[in-house]
Amino acid sequence: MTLNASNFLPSDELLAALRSRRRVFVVGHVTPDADAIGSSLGLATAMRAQGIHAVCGLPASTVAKKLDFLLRLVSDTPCADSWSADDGYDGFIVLDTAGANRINMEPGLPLDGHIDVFNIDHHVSNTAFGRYNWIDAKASSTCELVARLIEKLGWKVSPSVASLLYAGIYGDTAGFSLPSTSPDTMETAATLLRCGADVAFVGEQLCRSQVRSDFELLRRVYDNTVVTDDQRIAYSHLTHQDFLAAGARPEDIDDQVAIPLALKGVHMAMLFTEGEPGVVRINLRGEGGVRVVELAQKFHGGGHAHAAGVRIRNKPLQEVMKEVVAAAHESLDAQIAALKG
Ligand SMILES: [Mn+2]
Repeated sequence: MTLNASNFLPSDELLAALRSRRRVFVVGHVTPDADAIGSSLGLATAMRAQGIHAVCGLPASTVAKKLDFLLRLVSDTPCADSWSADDGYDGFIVLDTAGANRINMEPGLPLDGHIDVFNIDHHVSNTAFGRYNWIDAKASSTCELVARLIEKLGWKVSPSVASLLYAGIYGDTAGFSLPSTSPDTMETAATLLRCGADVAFVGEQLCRSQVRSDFELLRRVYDNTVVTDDQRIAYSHLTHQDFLAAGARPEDIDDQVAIPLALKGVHMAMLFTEGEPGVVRINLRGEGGVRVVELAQKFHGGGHAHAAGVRIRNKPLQEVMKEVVAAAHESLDAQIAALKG
C-alpha cells in the first residue's frame, strides 16, 4: 500500500506504474454519478489515446437515464458489464469509490495480487484498498484529480474527454456552488474548456433535459417534503410505490435531495428512497458548514463532510426516517454546542 505525503499530486511511483500499463480495466462506484462515469470513461479514453488497451467497466443498466449522454460522448472506448482476470489485465483502476465493497462491477477487486489495483478518489472515508492509492479529500471531484493526473502525465485531453471530466466536476460541485469548489477546481475547469469541453451541451444535458419520469419523481419529492418544527432540518422520501408510479428506477436517484436542501434556513437535508423493496437509501446534505458524514457513518454509510449516503436493509421506510431524523437532531445539537464551546 502506498500513501502519499502530499495529496495534491499523485506520487511519482503511481505515475510510473500507470505509464507502464498495457491493458487496464477502469471502474467507478455503484449507482454511478457524473463524477464516477466521467472519471472512469474519461481516464480510459485518455489511456487508449496513449496506446494502452483500456476498458471501462460500467454496466449500462446501472446508468441513470439523465447520464446516458456521457456514454455517447465517446464511441470507441468499450464499456463492459463484467471483467475477467483471464483477459490479461495488468491494471485495475478504481475511481471515485470509497471502499472496495462499493465497486460497480462483478466480480469486484482482483484479490490474487496478480493485477495491481490503483485507487484514485476524493472521499474522506476512502479505505486505501489499492496497491497504489491517491486520495485527496480536498479535491472537488475525482474528475478534477483525473484532469490533474493526465496533465502530470503529459497526455492529451481530447474534447470528449474534456467534456466528460468537466461534467463530473460540475456534478460533484452542484455547478461550482459547493464549498469543495476551490481556485484549483476553477483552473482545472478552465483548462478543460481550452481542451474543448462543451459547456453548453453538458449544461443542457445535466440541467435542462429532464425526462418525464425524473420530473414525476421530483414532483413527489416536493410533495413529500417535511420541515421540522425548529426549521433546521428538511427531508423527503420516495416509497417504492412512488418509483413505480413515476416510471423511475432506483438508479434515477441522483441529487434530488437538492429540493429539501434548497429551502431557506435549512441546515441539513435528507432524502429517503426505497428504489428497490427492502432497501432504504438515504442522501444527506449539510448547508453552511454543517457536517453529515459522521451521521452517515453512525448508520454504516459514508461519503464527504457535507454530502454523504447510507443504505439500510430490511427496515421499514417510516422507521428508518424516524431514527435518522432523531439522530440528525442530535448531530446538529452537538455541532452547535461544539461551535459555542
Ligand atoms: Mn465524486
